[in-house]
Amino acid sequence: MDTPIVNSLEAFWMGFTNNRAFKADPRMFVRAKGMHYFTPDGRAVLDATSGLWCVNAGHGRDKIVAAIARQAAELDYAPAFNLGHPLAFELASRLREVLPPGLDHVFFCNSGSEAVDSALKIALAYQRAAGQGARTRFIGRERGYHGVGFGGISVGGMVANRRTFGALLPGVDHMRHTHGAAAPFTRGQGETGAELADDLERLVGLHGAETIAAVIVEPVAGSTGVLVPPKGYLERLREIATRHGILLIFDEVITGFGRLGAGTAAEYFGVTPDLMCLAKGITNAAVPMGAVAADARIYDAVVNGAPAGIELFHGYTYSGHPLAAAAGLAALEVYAEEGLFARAASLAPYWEDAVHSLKGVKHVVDVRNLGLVGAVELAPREGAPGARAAEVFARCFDAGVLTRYTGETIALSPPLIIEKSQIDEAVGVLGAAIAEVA
Ligand code: PXG
Repeated sequence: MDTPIVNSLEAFWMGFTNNRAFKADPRMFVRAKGMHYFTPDGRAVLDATSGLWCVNAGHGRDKIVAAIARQAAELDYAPAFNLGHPLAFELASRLREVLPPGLDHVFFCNSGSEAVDSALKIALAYQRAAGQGARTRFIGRERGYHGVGFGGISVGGMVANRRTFGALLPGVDHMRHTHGAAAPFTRGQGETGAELADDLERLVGLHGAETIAAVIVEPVAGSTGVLVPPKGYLERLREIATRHGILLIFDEVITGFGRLGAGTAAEYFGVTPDLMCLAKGITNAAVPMGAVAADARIYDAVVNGAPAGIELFHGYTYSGHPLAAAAGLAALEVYAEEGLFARAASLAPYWEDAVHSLKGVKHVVDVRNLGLVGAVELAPREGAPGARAAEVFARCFDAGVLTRYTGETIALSPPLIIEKSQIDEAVGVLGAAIAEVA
């Protein structure tokens, strides 16, 4: 007789996870509503990270749930190539209410990683269509995170995500990151460091503008510890890129959909890229979806400038999937009806005061913030890098608050529906946890 297959934690190989530690002591969520997750034993955990920076309108939103259910019954799937279904077109059109003027065309995919690789390919296609086929290089930035595709890790700057994986994209160079340009405990954007954008000019001098297709940055770097751009930095990057015919790609996978208190970081900073990567909050994370928003001139060159036939040999089985499109439309409605982006903007000063109240707590060496993003950096414990932040995370979790840690930094990015009392709770629990660890 066959041995029955047991439900084992071993079968699921988890990504970006210490599998052995997790499986020895698993932490699970079985339910979520509003600002809270619930554990199998019924304990509520305040979500101070919007899942992984993605559940911007809070959990289990009725309107989104209903839209997904309705769509699953109506049309589960339609082929994505040379065929369509109405909701994908409607979502692409409606996204323009959130996107900066000019980013008029939306290419759908299923994740932030796919959005990044799609944007890099669209940049190459554009340069070729524009008669600039020698522009094949990309410029990224140290400490950048652009997902896990080979394109994304090539332009990204996280050492651990790159070194195992051998040959990456050729012809990629990196600007320096902006961390440390501002003094510790700077509130919001720092006054110093805009000149770090001149690294792009330096790399143009090294490689020649005529070889560079695009430069990609996160307007605010999230995963590598919340790096807020110095005042004037993004403006200067835009100016240098434009002057040299280099496309500017903003990876707004985290910053899109209200995180900074505006629809996009582009709107918040008043700097418009040529291509924008989106994911996460696009569906409030209820169904996976990613997207690249492209300037009209890019679409025109690649699509309208091509001979008859398929213009771009790129796409995914699930590009514009009906359930994702339904979730995306419902999420946009929730964001708009509840004015959540403006709500984030109005909460930002309270949030800033709250996270900066942790200055002076033992181990805390820096606090950074912008919009509804906060980061508390701890001094590393001697001989055990990252251990202190990991312990703080565990203590917060046990005390009922979900945080996120990366290196020595604890990052917070709550749903935009958070109440002031919940900000106090999250920061209070975090401060106590930091004070308690060795
Ligand atoms: N770009 C950026 C800027 C991201 O933050 C991706 C691309 C990749 O998205 P996907 O959907 O392929 O994972 C991301 C993802 C963290 C954390 O805690 C951040 C991400 C993912 C997981 C954890 O900082 N960002």
